[in-house]
Amino acid sequence: MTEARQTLRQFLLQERKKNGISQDMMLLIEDIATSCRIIAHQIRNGPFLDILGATETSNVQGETQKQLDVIANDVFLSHCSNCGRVAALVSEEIDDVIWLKDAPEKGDYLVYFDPLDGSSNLNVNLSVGSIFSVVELEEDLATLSNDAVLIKGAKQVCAGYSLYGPSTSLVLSTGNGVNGFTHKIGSGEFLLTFADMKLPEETEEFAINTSRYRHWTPPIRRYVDECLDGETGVRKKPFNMRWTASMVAEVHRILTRGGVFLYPKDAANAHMGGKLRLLYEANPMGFIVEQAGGCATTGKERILDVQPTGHHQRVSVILGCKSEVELIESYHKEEST
Ligand code: P6P
Repeated sequence: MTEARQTLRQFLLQERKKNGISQDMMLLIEDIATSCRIIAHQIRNGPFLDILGATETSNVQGETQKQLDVIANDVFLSHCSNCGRVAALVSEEIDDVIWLKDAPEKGDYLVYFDPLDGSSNLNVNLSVGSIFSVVELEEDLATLSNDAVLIKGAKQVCAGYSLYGPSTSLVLSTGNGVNGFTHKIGSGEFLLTFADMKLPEETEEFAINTSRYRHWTPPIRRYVDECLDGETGVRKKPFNMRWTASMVAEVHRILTRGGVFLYPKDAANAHMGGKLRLLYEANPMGFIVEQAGGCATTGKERILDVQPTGHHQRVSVILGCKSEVELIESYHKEEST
């Protein structure tokens, strides 16, 4: 008889004993897990509920919102407000910071989230995900300025994602490694299925939207060209390529079997600073990848060290196996000397 798998609650209680996560953090993580469970249900039944289509509205990013973008956002807003220690919410789908407390205190949480990432995959039944990031206030806030949420990713106390794929995975870190859970249909529980996820040092798989080749900078072209040259080129080995248009799916694959993911700033998106958002995409995924032994960089700077200048700021993202990320960084350094 296979050993009973740990539930999310049992895992969090163990983390509380082993690594001292607070009861409030436990409650917040369980609220996030509940949000993901509800969103997973909505997606699975999307075709019957007629909610896979687009709305008439656009978000702050100028992207047309899918109905499920709005539904997922509302689910996160309502569930992540339960924990009395959440001072503010920052959502990809909402222009302004949502302040839940008039006088935020030291120890309160700021929660950043992309409620439904990759939603262009929805009506073709491909993977989408939710991404979340938590920062703990280090002092009371005198004013409710949006600038108060502009905190470096290195200060995260929790980050993770939920992948709505053939099964629903919840992968998270509170700073003591990365663990993944799978939603069990029927009982509705998240059970531990990917304990202590670690990236291999090496990989032969890269993920990038190659249709943007003509816009790339020289260091990115050099790296991808060398991968494509395979065993006859300087890398002396063949590479495989994947692109699923879902950062959550790419990162989960990389955490599971290795790889490197690139969404660099290029000539076509440089005016926006890149495509992916720092606070609720790059930072949480960078935290998770680093906790699993990988690296996350803009090409020139560790992502978690980037000082945010706006809560919807975009950034160049290169993350995954340490050896590949360091090689790509070296190409950027050579270019700038
Ligand atoms: P493209 C989804 O819209 C997303 O933000 C990431 O999840 C994904 O990696 C990327 O954009 C896909 O971008 O340009 O290939 O559609």
